[in-house]
Amino acid sequence: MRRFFSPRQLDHAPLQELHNGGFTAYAESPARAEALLTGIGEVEAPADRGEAAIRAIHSADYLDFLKTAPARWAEAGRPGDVIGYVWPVVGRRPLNLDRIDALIGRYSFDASTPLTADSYDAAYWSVQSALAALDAVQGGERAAFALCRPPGHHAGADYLGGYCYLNAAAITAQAARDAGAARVAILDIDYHHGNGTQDIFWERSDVFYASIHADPATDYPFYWGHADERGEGAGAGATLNLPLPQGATLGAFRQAQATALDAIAAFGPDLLIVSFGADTWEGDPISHFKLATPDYAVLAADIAARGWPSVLLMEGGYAVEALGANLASFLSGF
Ligand code: SP5
Ligand code: ZN
Repeated sequence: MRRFFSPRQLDHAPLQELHNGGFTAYAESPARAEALLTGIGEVEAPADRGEAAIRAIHSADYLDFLKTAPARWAEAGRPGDVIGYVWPVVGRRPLNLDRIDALIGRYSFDASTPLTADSYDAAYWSVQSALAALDAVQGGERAAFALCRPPGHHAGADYLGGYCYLNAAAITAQAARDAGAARVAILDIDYHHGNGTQDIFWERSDVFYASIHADPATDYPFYWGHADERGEGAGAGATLNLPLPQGATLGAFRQAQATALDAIAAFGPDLLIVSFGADTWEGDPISHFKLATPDYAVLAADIAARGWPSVLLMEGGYAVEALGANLASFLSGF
């Protein structure tokens, strides 16, 4: 299977995140990418396909914010990375914002996703890796993998969060639509609900979003991913959320994935995009499922058995020492 990654994705290295009331080391570290690389051998660097596919998903004002906020933060005399501390209450209109402190609240939903001067570039190349994998599949490959880091599934059209800045899965789905795929399905098997991907396609019938994740009653991102969220308007029924309780093992996860795959089969996609997170692993430091390394091969084989052309994208996974083996297991199973 062809595998894509750009070394420029390593440049994003926030120092710390706000977690449970104090600053801790940033979990989504460049070391994650180095560890993932050890599991998959040689990778290809993606070509630069430009910003148009990104602009098809993310708003122009948000992209401008990502690029300019670090300098404005420094000009305002703020130390460290850009990080929010005040957010608009839902339903209020955050108008005429100029202060950088207000802007980061407007364009983010948490305080665990710092924005650095290198973040946009790294996220841009993470997206380029995904687009290269899509290109390989459109060129006839059965499947291709992109080592997307920083990850993407928490990022919405105009907001960052959850260690995510640009939503590679959503950008790839839209790029596939624009290249002629009539129906695209996204299967999200990261430990966390992919709220950004869900939001982006919430009212659309052409992109089906199915996610298996920790119950938002107990886990981040809390405000999305409940079982009764099914999409709205034209998108009613094109979102499927399958939350699982903490402690879930392969049996429950595999059963939920079969439910998701059956729903995707009924939708009838021309292309499948998989948001793969290894934070479902039993030793993950911030998560609470109990999947074992060989389980990823089983889950991947179940996906591959459906036969859809597939673009596999990396999302989370924070047990650095196990990331290489877990990704290798997943790709071997596929
Ligand atoms: C892509 C992805 O998996 N994002 C997950 C974001 C979860 N953020 C909320 C939990 C923060 C836990 N931070 C632990 C820091 C330890 N130093
Ligand atoms: Zn996750």
